Amino acid sequence: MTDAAAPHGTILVINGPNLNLLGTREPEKYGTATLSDVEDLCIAAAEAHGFTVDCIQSNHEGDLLDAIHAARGAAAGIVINAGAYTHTSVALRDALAAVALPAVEVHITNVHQREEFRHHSYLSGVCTAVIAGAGVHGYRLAIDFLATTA
Ligand code: CA2
Repeated sequence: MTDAAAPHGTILVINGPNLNLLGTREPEKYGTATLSDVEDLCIAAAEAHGFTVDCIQSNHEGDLLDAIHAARGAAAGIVINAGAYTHTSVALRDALAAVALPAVEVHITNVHQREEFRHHSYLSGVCTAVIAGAGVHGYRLAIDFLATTA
């Protein structure tokens, strides 16, 4: 018998470099929500679907790789805002491809309206979906998507 209150699984939410500064600097670009606010909205969005979330933020690429590897067999899907590593990291792309979990790439800003170097993502080609420019609501959209499809 299925317990309706039991979580359906865990969604890993990964935030990369400098996203710990959310809500403290450049509010005109990144808004006023703090990282803690973002993590709270992820928890609430996941709970609404009977999922739990595991949130990690790191400024170190290796930590992000370790979190992706640990998700294999433990998470139903991944939400990832890799920050500037989006535009530089073949290693993060390889890790996402290796774990083969449904993954949604999120950017708070519309990277396509910004500098040319932000237009290319190493991650998009191995992610199921990409959300950019919806502000921090993008995280909720990503969780709604994963929770209803993963
Ligand atoms: O739009 C996004 O979410 C980005 O992933 C943010 C990254 C940027 O390098 C990507 O091109 C797009 C930068 C994160 C920096 O976050 C800050 C937040 C508040 C204040 C300063 C930086």
